[in-house]
Amino acid sequence: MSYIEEVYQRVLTQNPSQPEFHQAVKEVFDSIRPVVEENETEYRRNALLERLVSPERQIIFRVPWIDDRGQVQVNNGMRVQFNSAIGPYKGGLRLHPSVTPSVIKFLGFEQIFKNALTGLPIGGGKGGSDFDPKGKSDREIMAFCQAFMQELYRHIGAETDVPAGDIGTGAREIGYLYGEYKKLTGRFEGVLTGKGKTFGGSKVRSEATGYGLLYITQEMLKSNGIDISGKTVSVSGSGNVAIYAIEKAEQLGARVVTASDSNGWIYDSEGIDVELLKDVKERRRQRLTEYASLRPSAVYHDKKTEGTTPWSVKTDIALPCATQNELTLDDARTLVANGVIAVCEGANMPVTREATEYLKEKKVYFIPGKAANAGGVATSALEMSQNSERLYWSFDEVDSRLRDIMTRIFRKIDKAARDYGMPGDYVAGANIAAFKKVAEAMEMQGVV
Ligand code: NDP
Ligand code: 2IT
Repeated sequence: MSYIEEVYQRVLTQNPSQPEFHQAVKEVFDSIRPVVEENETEYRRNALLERLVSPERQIIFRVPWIDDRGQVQVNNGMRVQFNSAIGPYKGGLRLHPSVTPSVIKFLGFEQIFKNALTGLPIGGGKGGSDFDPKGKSDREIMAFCQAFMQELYRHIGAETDVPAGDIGTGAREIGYLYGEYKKLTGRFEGVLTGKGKTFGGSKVRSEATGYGLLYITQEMLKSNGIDISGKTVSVSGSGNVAIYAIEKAEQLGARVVTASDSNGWIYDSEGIDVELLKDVKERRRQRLTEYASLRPSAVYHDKKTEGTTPWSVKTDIALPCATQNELTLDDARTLVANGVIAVCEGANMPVTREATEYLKEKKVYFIPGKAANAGGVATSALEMSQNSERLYWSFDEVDSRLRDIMTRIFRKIDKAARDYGMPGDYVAGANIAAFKKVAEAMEMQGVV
């Protein structure tokens, strides 16, 4: 059995019932095979892959808090500090009922490679809870965030582990988490990113993942001789990533016609009105049905009754920005039948493995999340830099650095794919470029 296969079997045995984690490891392992084969003796002796798939530390804790009726609620809480070979652990906190150790480990594993691609000194980590922020009052959100931080604070720090937002964790939650960290430790430091702009938050962090997704998509299309302007785009999700992906796509001259949430999706023939979407989602925290009721050109499709998704619409570019495994093989078939040119992952692992393979076979340009959505964490790292030097940079300065980082990521993954004889395979390019960097840093630091 090859070394890769041996370690993959070990991952399956040692992490039973963790399908998302298995999926993320398999994708990386399938891509890095040529690099591992070149160095098999050395990697095997140093147990490099065994170490790579084992988190350096996993913290699991209980989060008890009191709801508005006086009832004590208990949620799980976790932080996986996966790999610190190239910098302090960095990655978001997800608050969603679907959060399990498997989900957090897949996200933490992906984060190692994504962070390596940014070119900035950040290692990989992820955390979260099965707490559901939906329908909770502000007071309940604060109570939960404070309780979560009452345990987490002892494991994080500006130089060790710097959490941030993810599904269900936005500026409001980061604010409450930061306040509690400060109260418990007495330190005002860059321990979280995505903070409010009055207390250390970077300009462009809110926009960064969505904007970055469009910068790299534009760069990739340009390098293949295609102009993004005038193209139609389908987006899923209507959260932080989706909103700013829609905004930047429209600024670049594309027309975005869909958005979704977990209950359904909208088709807006006039193009999504992003200011209205922000008002409904960010300010009023309402559902997409509200957007549809205020916008005559929009039609709402209920997921349960219709069973359809945004991928049923004929567009040139598809940007899944909601959650993992949301774009299936059937969706990919529909997209291809409708002539899609490119699929770029705004979310983490939103396209299933079978769908990714199918898109590759059909020569659809595909950028995996660890490259395409790296603009968020990259801008978090820029927030860390600003906090360290106790300065703020202007919107234009951060935005131009973000654009530059995304362009470099594209060049890196494009080059790695070519170097290994797989031009245009950006999944292989991203995994190989990132793995080589992390592996070199791990080897140089000895057996730790
Ligand atoms: P938000 O919580 O702001 O938005 C999430 C969106 O996805 C909502 O519209 C939500 O709908 C929908 N969604 C969530 N879970 C599901 C589900 N199980 N089924 C269908 N729809 C779902 O999160 P973000 O926009 O921050 O994150 C979206 C994705 O992008 C995630 O995969 C995240 O890991 C990834 N990402 C985020 C980054 C960031 O900076 N925020 C950076 C890089 C990647 P509803 O409101 O109904 O739940
Ligand atoms: O998946 C991700 O990259 C994020 N949720 C952002 C992490 C961060 O530290 O900004």
